Amino acid sequence: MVLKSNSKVLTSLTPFFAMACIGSSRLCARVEKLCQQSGHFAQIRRRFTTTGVKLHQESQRPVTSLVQQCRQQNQTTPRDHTFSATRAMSSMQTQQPGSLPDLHVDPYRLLEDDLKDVYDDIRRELIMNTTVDELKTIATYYFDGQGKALRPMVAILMARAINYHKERNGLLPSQRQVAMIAEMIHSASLIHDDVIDQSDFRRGKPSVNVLWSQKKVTMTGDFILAVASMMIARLKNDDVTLTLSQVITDLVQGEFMQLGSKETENERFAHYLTKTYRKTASLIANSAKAVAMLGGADERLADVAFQYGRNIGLAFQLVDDLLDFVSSSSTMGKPTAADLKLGLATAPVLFACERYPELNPMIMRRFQEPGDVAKAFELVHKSQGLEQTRFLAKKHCVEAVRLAQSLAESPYQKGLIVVSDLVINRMK
Ligand code: GRG
Repeated sequence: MVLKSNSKVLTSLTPFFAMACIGSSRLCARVEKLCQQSGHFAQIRRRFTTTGVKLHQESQRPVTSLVQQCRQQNQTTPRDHTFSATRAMSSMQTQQPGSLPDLHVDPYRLLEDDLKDVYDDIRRELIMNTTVDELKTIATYYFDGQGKALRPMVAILMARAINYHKERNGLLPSQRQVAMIAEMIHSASLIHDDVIDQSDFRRGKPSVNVLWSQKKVTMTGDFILAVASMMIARLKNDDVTLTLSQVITDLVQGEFMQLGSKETENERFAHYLTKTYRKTASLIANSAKAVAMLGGADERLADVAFQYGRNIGLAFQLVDDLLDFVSSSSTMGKPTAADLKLGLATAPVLFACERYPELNPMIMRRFQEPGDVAKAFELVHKSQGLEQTRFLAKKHCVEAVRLAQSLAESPYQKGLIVVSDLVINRMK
């Protein structure tokens, strides 16, 4: 089988960094190096409210600006050594310059039926596994159709794209189960996160911990994980079991890492990126890998799926960290400027630190002194930290696009490309 790609569309990441690094060259050089190394770390429609994805008035078709940028840049210097074999093979099938596929695909519309059923089935699975009425209520609270469904969307798009790539059609029942499992692990982690952070609201409604006791809520998170584990066991595939179990260890480690911080700027960014991978990207990466494996992908193709998910996940969290500084609580459906209040120094602060070193002691004391949060907020806005964060996120989206382009052209492969635009341009 030949992996198809458009080498003219493969994009150098350098221009993004050049722009990201205005006024902050030392840290950017380090971050770029870290990013190059990071390969080894180990009602559904319209949920993404976006700035940049313009929808055609009549057809509601997204215009994929990121992909257009890739085409315009017309460069061929991908960095990840993992994919050199893919590129070598794909050079046989290079498309003509400017012959980018028509990307008028709306992933939510494409997967409307798949996603609707996934949520119904998750609720049924949870309800079926307990006789305790209150547990049913709490466990299904976040399966309310109000989330963005990013994880099941990526899992199903990847599953269908890989199946098509392998000249098969449709979605295997086991792959559908992985999409459900991914969303269940996500919701369990949101529930635990709400307890840890003592959140007030999420998705524009009171968070679980506001409505029920901490004990009940924590146990409900465990219950969702337990049901997800039974579903994993039923797949009877050891490699998939290992892959999805890795996610849970990563989530817990990521949350633990968030409790601590590093002293030097260099260590801090590496720590932040590993934490970001573990807290957010691992779930998306490993569920993409799991569906690929279930679809009969060999190791190399499964790694394409994994790396796509990893890049989308890193970009998603970087944008999340950015939105915490620029979005309103009403748009986000959860409190903003929350990270600083929780003592967390995310990418915008870490970038801003180079321009304003007075942020260093504030980071070390986790913004605990009166005035720290307001001062740090102001300095981030005065610096280039927000732009630099967006460019770093964009770099990961460009890489995700490159990876998706190595799969055979199909509506689902196009959907994977459009997801990168949804991620970079999202407003909530
Ligand atoms: C018990 C599984 C488990 C984990 C315990 C608490 C914890 C360890 C991990 C926290 C992981 C976490 C909440 C990471 C944040 C990821 C993130 C950006 C969540 C928000 O995702 P969205 O915006 O949510 O996709 P919606 O509401 O759209 O579903």
